[in-house]
Amino acid sequence: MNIDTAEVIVSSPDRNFVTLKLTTDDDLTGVGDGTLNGRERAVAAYLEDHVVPLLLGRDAHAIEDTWQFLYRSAYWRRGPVTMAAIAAVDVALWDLKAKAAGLPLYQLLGGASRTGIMAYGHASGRDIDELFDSIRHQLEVGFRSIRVQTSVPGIDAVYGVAMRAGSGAEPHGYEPAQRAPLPAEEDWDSSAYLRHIPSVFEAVRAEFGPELPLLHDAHHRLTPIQAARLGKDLEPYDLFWLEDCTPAENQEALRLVRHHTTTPMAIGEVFNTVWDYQTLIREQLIDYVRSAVTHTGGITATRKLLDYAAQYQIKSGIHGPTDISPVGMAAALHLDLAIHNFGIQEYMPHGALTNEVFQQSFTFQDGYLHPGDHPGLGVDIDGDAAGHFPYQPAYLPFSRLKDGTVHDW
Ligand code: EZ4
Ligand code: CO
Repeated sequence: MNIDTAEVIVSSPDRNFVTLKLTTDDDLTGVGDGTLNGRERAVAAYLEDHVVPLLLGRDAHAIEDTWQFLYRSAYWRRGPVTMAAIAAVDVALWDLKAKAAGLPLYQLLGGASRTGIMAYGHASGRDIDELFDSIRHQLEVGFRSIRVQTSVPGIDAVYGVAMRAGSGAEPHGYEPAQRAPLPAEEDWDSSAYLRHIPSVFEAVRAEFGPELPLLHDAHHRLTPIQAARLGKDLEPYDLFWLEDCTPAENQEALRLVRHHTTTPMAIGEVFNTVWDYQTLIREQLIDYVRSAVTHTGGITATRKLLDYAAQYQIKSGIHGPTDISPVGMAAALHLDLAIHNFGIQEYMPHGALTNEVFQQSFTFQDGYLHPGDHPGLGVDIDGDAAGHFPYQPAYLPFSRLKDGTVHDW
């Protein structure tokens, strides 16, 4: 089973996706996701110019060897572009191996450790009424755990709030990247946010009761002492997690946060290797690992990261926005089903055009996802359909403070 062809497909049905499709000399195909939101062409070029030539003729069964070869032979380590490219190859190889075995991928990862994968949905609103409608809608869709984001008085556009004029998002969806030649500018004021957000969770608990698991994403905007205050202020509302409370490249910052609050912490969607988590995990400074399979070197590396986290009772919380393609989502689901230390899976359903391009066998019912039992990942890309949706430049927004200073978005 040697790799015969490797095709990099950049398509933009509802948004941009980078997909790698490998074909073996015995005519099996495997797919991997290398989508990096706002930087898609960089991963495509990395794959086409520097990785595809190395893959042709290689043994498709040699997954660990190929991973180590791509990571170490590049010499320049880590980084989102490199690790997304390696992830695309790694996931395509796991898809191939599972298809060759005639088994759904999770069987090769040790088999199912649970019957379903608890997923959280996304509710948001510009005010409390709109937020309550959005939460009710997510409950009707079937979600049993919900992330809550709202506007903040005095700030015009805030991360995570759907229905911004011209955003093109579905009524209850949230799509931060916008198809435009320049990134959109949002504004930010941490003091206004810190004053407002506890009252939102107070209202949500009063309306929806104590049992509904609630999550919140601070999206890297706070200083350590602000994050400590937010965690403390939200304790009465019993969050499932507070996400990305600080830009956690400075892992030691979480010591300060941890000393002040028992609100569980989730971090890592922008990280790409286990090294970004060394202090966070070893000192038990977080409770959930947010890495996506697509951004962390694939199943091979994400499995090792989560096994390391398991030694410290830290669980998975794999990133699942729409910028993870159905291929990347399926990879996450197989891993979620197999590992012991599963926590929760983020799930933001894709749009209709995306579902035309990617045939999927994973299911969502009563709040739980399942990858299905087709051999391999259970997802394929229709090359012809993908060809109808060429790449369109799109950027994530960025933020400025009131005085014009660029802030973390
Ligand atoms: O902003 O995936 O938890 N989810 C998030 C996402 C990220 C986007 C960036 O591409 O923070 O909405
Ligand atoms: Co996030």
